[in-house]
Amino acid sequence: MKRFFLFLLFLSAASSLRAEDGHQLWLRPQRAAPVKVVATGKNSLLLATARQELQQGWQGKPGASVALTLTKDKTIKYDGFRLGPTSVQAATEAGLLYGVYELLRRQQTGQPVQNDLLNPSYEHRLLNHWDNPDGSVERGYAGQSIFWRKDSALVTTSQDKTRWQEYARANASVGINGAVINNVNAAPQILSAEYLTRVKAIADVLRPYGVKTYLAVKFSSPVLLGGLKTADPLDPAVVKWWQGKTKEIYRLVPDFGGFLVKASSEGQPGPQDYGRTHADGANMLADAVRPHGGLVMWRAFVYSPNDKDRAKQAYNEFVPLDGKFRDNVIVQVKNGPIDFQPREPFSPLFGALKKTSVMPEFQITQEYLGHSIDLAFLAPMWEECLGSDTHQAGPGSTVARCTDGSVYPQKHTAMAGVANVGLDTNWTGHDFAQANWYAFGRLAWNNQLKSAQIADEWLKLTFGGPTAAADWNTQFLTPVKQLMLDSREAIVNYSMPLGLHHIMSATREHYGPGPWWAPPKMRADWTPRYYHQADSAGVGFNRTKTGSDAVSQYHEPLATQFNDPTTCPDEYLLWFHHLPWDFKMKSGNTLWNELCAHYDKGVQQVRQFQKVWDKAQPYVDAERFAVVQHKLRSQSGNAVQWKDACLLYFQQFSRMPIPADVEPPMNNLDAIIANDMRPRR
Ligand code: GCV
Repeated sequence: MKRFFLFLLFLSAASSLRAEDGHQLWLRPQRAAPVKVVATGKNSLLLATARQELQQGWQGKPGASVALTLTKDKTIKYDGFRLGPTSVQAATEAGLLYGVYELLRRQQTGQPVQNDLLNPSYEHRLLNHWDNPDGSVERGYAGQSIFWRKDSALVTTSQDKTRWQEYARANASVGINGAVINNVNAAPQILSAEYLTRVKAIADVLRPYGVKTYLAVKFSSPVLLGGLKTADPLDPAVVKWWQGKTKEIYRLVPDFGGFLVKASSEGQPGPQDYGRTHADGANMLADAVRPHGGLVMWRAFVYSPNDKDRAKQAYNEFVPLDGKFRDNVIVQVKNGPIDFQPREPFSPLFGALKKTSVMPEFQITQEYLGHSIDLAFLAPMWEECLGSDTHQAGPGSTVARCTDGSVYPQKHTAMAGVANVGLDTNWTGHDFAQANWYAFGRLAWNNQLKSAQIADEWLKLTFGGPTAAADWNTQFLTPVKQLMLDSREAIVNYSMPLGLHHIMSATREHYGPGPWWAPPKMRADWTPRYYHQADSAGVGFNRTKTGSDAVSQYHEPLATQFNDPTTCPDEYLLWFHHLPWDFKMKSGNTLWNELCAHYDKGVQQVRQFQKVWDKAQPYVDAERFAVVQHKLRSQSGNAVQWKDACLLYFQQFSRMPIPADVEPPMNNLDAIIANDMRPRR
């Protein structure tokens, strides 16, 4: 490691570009031209922020006058805005701020402005932080929490405030307007008076950027914190406790956003412990926050060890409750039916809940996509989910349209992303993981945006600028953008192609392969074998009508299409089918050969990424170049480990040769398992 940093030092000295540590994200300071800002409305915190941003970042005509105007224009929705080259009109002051960021982004990325109307797809665009009061971050790969720390947790320092302000600014710049600042596996003390003091301190710093503060709460808090005997949502003492606690929060944080709840899931307490339903639990909390204008986001991530097919449980539990939730409850649904795997079909709950507000939850942190070691641009994955047609209300009922109020009326609309932010200098561990934070915000604002546009913007803002070389676009932007766009599919290829899922190593915190992983007495649905079901007859999970029948949770024509292996898309083949190793694929290959080809392709793709990045060296500052280069080397090793491990493991069942044109394994299976696939970092 020491040698690596000496090398970095050498490179920084050698490069002509100023070294950058990534802390400025996509908001790197620009030399601003003078600008006059004329704003209507109260001189509020938000307007002050908007004015300051314009003055710090104006790239238009020097001395121009920019008008920020509040309007009653009915075509403007939520915090949307109308943008002209020197004007922003919005219905809210937050809208004016978002308009200012858009104007500056257009200037920096060279996009024209022509009296555009930009309305957000979702009213609430939230990050969910899985941050614990002791400062650790569940599934976090970028250092400790920016909100909490073990010692002197409740003393707010000026450093804390600076970080929170930078964080809020980054969010606002991409339209994110809410943050759940603690883990969904919630610690009850978060609701104690002393912790609420810190919640208030955080909320006060986020507010000038239009970012509302929310809390994840433990359902049994009335017992664990309040000393009650029960947390039964229908018990009057419990109802009173939550009402009192809610009032206490709103006294400190008048614009508090509301609660996020993980209940009756993965050992978390919930209404079912008292024989009540999710709706009973959610509605009780919804009634507590309603007088203050708050929301309850109730997660649908539920499964139990007794299920024959974990993929079916959320649908089975929530569809019968459709229409039973209060209108300030939003059911928060992960993109796929299992758990943020590199590829899943969309959750069948999207579109199936017709009388309930539903919001998608994406995972920005790369729990199953290589942590902050592997380069994975996730916009293509989210675009794929949002663009999936559920057919629930006829063709075109995409996940995007079923959640943004276009198909079913929803009192509230929202989208959530599990944050990848920590105390690391560059915020996200991997410089390219910043692109996922950026992409989440941009897609929550506009769920029709294309990944290519998002990557283009992010690269220009993060690596480009007025001092970029004349051939920067052709030599850096074009190839690196393509690398980003291919990166998620490469991970699918070298880890879980053709619909394989949940076959990662558990001992390595979900980094690297582990299809064999099955400690004695481990619950079956936490072991990869439950998911891949490999045996001498074939591989894959039979979710057809002859199996678990999960296909029937999808609306026609999807149920029929998924049920038949000849019409099921290759991407989901082993998700829905258990097929013989010599099954003939659409390509003409046997399933085994196709599997081998995918694993090999993934490895070759990462090698190609390395070449692209190495060629990009003259166009990027030495510091970020070297860090990304180093991570790509680790990723290359990881890809080979995945390929070798999975091919050798599955070969025990297929008993078929690895085709000659596939790079032969470098390791043998016993050694891989014995070493527990320790990743190279
Ligand atoms: C916060 C997966 C993750 C858990 C996470 C859970 C959830 O199971 O591995 O760390 O817990 O999802 O989304 O609640």
